[in-house]
Amino acid sequence: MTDQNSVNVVENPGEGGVQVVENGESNSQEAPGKELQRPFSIQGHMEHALQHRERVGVQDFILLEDYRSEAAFIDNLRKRFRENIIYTYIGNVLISVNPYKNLPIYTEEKIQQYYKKAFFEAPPHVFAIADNAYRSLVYEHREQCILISGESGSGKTEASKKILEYIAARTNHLQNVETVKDKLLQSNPLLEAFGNAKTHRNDNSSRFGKYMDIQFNYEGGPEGGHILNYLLEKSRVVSHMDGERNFHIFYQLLAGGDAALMSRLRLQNRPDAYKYTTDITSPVSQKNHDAEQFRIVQEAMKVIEIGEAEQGEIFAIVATVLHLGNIKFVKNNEGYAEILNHDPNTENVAELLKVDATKLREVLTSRTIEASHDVVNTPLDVEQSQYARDALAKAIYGKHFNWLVARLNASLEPKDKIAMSSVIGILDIYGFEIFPKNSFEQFCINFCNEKLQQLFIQLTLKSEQEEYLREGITWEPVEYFNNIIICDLIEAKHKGIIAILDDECLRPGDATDSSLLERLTQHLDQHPHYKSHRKADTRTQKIMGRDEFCLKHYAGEVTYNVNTFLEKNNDLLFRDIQTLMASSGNSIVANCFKEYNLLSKKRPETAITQFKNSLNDLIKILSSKEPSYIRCIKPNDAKMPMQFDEKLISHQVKYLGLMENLRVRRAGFAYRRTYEAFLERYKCLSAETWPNFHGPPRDGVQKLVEAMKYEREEYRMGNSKIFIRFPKTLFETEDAYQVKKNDIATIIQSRWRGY
Ligand code: AD9
Ligand code: MG
Repeated sequence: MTDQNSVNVVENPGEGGVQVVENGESNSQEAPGKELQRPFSIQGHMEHALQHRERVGVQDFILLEDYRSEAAFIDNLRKRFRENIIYTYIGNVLISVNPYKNLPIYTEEKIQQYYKKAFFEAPPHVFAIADNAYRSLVYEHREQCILISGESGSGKTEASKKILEYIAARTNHLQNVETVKDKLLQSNPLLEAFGNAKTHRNDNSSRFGKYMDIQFNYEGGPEGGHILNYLLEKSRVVSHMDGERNFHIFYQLLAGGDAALMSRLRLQNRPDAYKYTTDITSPVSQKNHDAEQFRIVQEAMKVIEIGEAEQGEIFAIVATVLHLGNIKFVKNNEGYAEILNHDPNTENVAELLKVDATKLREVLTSRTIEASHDVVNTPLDVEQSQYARDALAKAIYGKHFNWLVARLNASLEPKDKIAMSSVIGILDIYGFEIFPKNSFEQFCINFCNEKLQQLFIQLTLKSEQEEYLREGITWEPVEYFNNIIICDLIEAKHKGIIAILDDECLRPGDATDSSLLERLTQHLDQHPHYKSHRKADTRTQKIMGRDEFCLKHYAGEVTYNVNTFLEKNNDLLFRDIQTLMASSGNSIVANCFKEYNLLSKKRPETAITQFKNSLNDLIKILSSKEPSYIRCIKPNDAKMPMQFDEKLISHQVKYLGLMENLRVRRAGFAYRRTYEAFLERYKCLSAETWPNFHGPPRDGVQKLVEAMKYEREEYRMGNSKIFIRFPKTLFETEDAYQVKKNDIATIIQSRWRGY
């Protein structure tokens, strides 16, 4: 990335000027209101500058005077938010605050504004991140990844779509490239239909993590793509909180499917007819929206080249899940579960999945257990049957989702692999979660965030260190909290939380959630980041339940409730059900369930181990690339524009580790710029460099530094760049430049007048 570590004092070399306009305002960064020692009078200019900064804040937090103060940080965000400026940098990290309204900042004109611009040449924007990543990839052949994080509803998915749109708009328009771009763009509505849902936090909440590679050919045209998906929230298929919804596709199909399709799927056009989709009665506008989305999904399928037959199978699966949910069990005379004869739901499922109806009844109400060469068929009670039914619904939906991603990948695969050059990866993944009650899902998500934080530390410090080395500047060690200790607590072999959890899951006999908790406490109670309920927190008076443990994450303490940990980690589906599904006449279902080696006696990997392994693979992929970061912030819980909830934001600033990020970034030199660029901009500040300096740029900068009377501790001269320690030094230089520039303009103007 070109000069990625510069603070973003903006200039426009094309015009030799400095004006950058944010919402119609000049956005140059000006001097703080202190008495200046610099040899230029800048009083008049400063007043204007201060007023301006007072109003719109600084566009890079590095330029904050009081960079250790969270209040100053939030104040800066607030000022900008009020002015509809949602983006701010911390160095090369983009902070984005969800505006909850459509701003005219993604227009064609804006796209042009960021085209081929260096990072510091235009106001902070997601397009700047995209453009930099693209240029570094194409011109410097460095593979890129863009990591987007933030809590639910903060704008991650929107940001990832803007990046994709920018890249699509910026690359050439040859026919084959257009087809690929179309597929890449259309993958979003398709995946969102199956993987997103309305939650309290976000009407379009992604219930899975997503990493997408965009693959480019040697000419910089998108040639293909590849998607990795993480941890779909399968439990939503069978239940969701009041006021939330199941995955969009269920409602879309019910609202948008035509009569022929509905009849084929044996469905009625009413979500309230199905247990898994009964929720608040949707307003008509919602139904219309769902119907419209259904058409968009069908269109997207066409673009992805999912033909009629495959579409038929996909919708049969969606319908199957709805019918499954309606299967009721009654208690028979012996106290076991039974499905009423000719229950239409079982018939519907059997027909849609093309499996034997009697067999289906059997596997939902009994279970075969193999014990030392004996095969025993044991009947299930009503509760066990309901569990089996829900487990099947979750398994079908979850596996089908994986299949859909694989199907998308097959369609996105580059036609000409030899012409492939490199990739930009975009990670849109759940941020740190802390709820009043935290369960297995939050444990997985927060573990993921610990790993990404660890990567962030490694990569940011590494790139800082490397730049110092390259420039021959002494590296000054930066103090920071290294969260590797928490990663180890969770994933260390044999003695980490995951190892203990898996042990309990695999232990034959009487392992329960409470025996798990006991073992965790027994092994980890002494760990500085683990807290059992035995260690009551006298300081915060936080009382933990007997079924809870607490982890001190890098972003804060989270108390987890162990109930259902074993069940969710085991994620078991009775073998009989798997066998039946593998025999399905629906080829997608058959394929999904065949992947289990049914003959193998070996247990499949637990959910957390699968997740850990895929996460470690992801970290490997990301480590090999040059990262850009986007940290998204949600301004309020009401999903409303112009509301800036300070408490909520402060929470996120902490959990995203932004203050630490800023502190590390400011620990060394706040600003650096190549000698050429620095000299070109400020050459008017010394008689020896104005109008042109004919020696090496480094010498010219030395002259400037002397003319500006920089103190020794204010700067260092690197091999190719000047490093400036304090923003104040830079502000003063910039102000002096502004004054000089105006002087020069006045002289030129008066000359013209006199002509
Ligand atoms: V979740 O973790 O998937 O639940 P995200 O992905 O962080 O969450 P999302 O991008 O879906 O949030 O944004 C939530 C909503 O905020 C969107 O549906 C938009 O209505 C709104 N939003 C987000 N970003 C922008 C933006 N840049 N401009 C306008 C926005 N609206
Ligand atoms: Mg999302």
